[in-house]
Amino acid sequence: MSLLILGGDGYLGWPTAMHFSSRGYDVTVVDNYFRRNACVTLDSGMLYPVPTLIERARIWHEKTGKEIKVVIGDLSEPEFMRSLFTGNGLTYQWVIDKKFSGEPETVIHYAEQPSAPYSVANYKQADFTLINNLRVTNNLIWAIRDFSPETHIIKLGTMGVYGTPNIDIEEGWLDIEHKGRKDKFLFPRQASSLYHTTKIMDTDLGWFGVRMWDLSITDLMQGPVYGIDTEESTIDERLRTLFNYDEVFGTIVNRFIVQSIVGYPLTVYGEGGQTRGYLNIKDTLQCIAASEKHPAKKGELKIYNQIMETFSANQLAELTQKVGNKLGYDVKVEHIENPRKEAEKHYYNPTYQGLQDIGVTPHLLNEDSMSEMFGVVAKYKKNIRKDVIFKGVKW
Ligand code: USQ
Repeated sequence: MSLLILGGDGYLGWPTAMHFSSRGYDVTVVDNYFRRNACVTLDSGMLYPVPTLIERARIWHEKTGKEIKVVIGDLSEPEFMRSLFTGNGLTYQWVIDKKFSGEPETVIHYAEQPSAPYSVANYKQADFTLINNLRVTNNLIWAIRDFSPETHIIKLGTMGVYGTPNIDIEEGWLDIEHKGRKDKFLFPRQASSLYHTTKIMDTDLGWFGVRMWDLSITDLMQGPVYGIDTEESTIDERLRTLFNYDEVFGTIVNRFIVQSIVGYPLTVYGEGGQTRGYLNIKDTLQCIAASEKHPAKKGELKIYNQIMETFSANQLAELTQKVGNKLGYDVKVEHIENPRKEAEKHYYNPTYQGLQDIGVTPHLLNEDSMSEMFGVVAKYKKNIRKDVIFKGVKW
């Protein structure tokens, strides 16, 4: 089975590549190093240096004998995207068997600018986010339409597209009855960052491709992810995924653990009642794997809400404080003025049974799983820079 991972250098992309490679898939990863380069430009916090994608593929091969093919390039360029499906003009930066893998059975699309604060910090970053995220998705659906119509696209979406409505959130679709007639529509979307807005628009591009060209797409509406290690990263610590703890690319749980370890008061934004659906990075891999095994049919847009449980920012701070204190850290919690424009008290009741129905078994966030993360992060304590934890990117 041939599998193409777009955005293969990212927090989720590299662990996904190892996961499928270790299970016998012929994996090609593609990336333009946007995330790494942005971390350098923005002077963001990475917990430890991460070898380049090419070095990681080499280490993976040394340790497992398996090959992950690496292609470096900008997927917002249509011809580059198309070369991945035709082999014409395609150059592998790291490969053992130079033969083109052919049209992939599945494409996993992570190749978007993923940070809400990045997208609203200034007009240039907003422009980049819109252009990159929408062009890459558009190039992908055209390449599939033209060269590989049987390919299943698994696209990463986000729970943030729904916002925090005062009704239950369904898995992607909503049955509506209006003036005595019924129909099914995409659940109303109302994003509160430009990044999240591009995620509404990329779903719409996919939905267009499904209706016009019979594409098959699974859209995974994911919540904030936490965690470091996955089954494969334990083979060699150089295979660990990149881990940010700054406010732009770091997500809340990862940030809180880092903050606890260096004695930085936990940065709860505003009242802390903001509730989101969370999942362990190990479960992201399970969800992608289950989606690959249960593909959408041709002409179908399947949508799952990819979360395992919900927490408010306050609940996450309480849990982190409890675990941190037990481990001997003096963890303080501080409510700072919310730099974001978001509801701090709201109704939140999303449905998220679909992925568990196709075989995902959640790893829940509790004292044990959090202590384990503390253990890994603490090893890199000397690398943690307090000055990048909160710079105050405002909406
Ligand atoms: N928060 C704090 N303190 C912090 C950081 C965050 O209180 O130090 C709060 C935020 O205000 C927000 C919540 O925690 O209400 C989650 O924030 P986050 O930074 O962990 O995640 P977010 O910006 O929402 O974005 C992340 C990923 C994005 C993904 C999204 C899923 O970066 O790629 O799409 O999670 S969701 O949030 O469901 O839209």
